[in-house]
Amino acid sequence: MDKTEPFYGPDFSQLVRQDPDVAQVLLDELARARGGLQLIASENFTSPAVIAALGSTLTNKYAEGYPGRRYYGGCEVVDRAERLAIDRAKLLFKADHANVQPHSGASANLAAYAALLQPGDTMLAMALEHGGHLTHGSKVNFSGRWFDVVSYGVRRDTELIDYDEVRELAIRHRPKLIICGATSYPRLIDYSVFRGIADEIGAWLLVDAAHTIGLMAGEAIPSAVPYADVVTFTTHKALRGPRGGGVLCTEELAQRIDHAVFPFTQGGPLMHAVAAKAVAFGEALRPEYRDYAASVVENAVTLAEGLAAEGMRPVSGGTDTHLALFDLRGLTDFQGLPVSGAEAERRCAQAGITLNRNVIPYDPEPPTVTSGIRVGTPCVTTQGMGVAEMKEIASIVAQAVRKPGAIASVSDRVMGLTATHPAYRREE
Ligand code: DSN
Repeated sequence: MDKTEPFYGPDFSQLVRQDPDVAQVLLDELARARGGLQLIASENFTSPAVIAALGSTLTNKYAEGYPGRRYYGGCEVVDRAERLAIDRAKLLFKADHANVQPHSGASANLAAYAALLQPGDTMLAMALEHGGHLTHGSKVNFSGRWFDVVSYGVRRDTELIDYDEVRELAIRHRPKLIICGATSYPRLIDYSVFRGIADEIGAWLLVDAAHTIGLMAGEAIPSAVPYADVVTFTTHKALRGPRGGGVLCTEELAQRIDHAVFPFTQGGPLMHAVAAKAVAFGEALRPEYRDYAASVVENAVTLAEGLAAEGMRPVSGGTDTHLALFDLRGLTDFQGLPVSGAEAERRCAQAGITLNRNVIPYDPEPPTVTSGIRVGTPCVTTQGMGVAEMKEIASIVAQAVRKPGAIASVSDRVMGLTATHPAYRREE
């Protein structure tokens, strides 16, 4: 090796030589991800450029504070990474202000609550069992312990958000904050209705767009930004960036949000992750990302129709987004036996299909069992799969769930798809 050549970043052979145990974990995980169908709705395959920024020497730099206003010396270079990320996020989402430092979606929510609420204040959010998130007031989460939480859900008949219930609860409980956004709600959310309700009672409106921000970035679904006071998001789902979070807000709230992220809830930002977020925002600003986002939704619709034809009932009748949720209670396997969400997850895993069991609204089963499964299309769409492959995936998933004895033939079909549409091709 040329000793004068600077070290720029990841050199996998160095890891293999120094720590073969950890190197093997990385290789095995890559083989697992490439060797099967990844249908977890909240995952994706980042670009090699995002991974290069993540695995860079920027991880070494402490940069508490914000660009131009740091509590450490030597930040003038990493400042450029954060300015790029902020400027690109503002452009991409047409937002007044962006904070790109939250380590995760949960951290972004913690900061947003810290900016808007005091402990003991009331928040109104979607129940976890109906598709919300742990940080929306679950009893096992800080949000459920520190705030007075009122929850809304979906209607039993339509499985759509009950906007009348949201309004009634808002008027009755006068929450200081209303939250919309979900983890297993397949349909579009009417942000204008939420805005109207928030205005009626003088509440802040927070949209947790962790799941859908990538679709908003690609304009495959309407943006929440014009309606919300604050939008929190993750960068690693359909947006296809590094694992991380972010916050968008109005100019009015910019300083409160920034103070709530640092120094109130976080210390030093992860500058390698901030740089990787800048790369991902740059990729999402390209015209081809719009095609990707549209294809993610088209694929989810096709996959949902295919699984419905196989006897799995799509909750709410289908999807408008990147994910679909299925009620398996009407399904029986080849022995005529019912299949729980947990059992379907296990059978799919055996065949190389990764998806997750999920509670469905009004689920009689506990979260460890569930009556449902959730599927999403961000990963398979990144692999270049389209409508024809979604039809094949629907058939494969149904076979895996209904005929666990036919694993060999299911695995062959999975391998057929992953061979023709590999994740992380060499030439990328
Ligand atoms: N864990 C994420 C999901 O899978 O939806 C939400 O935080």
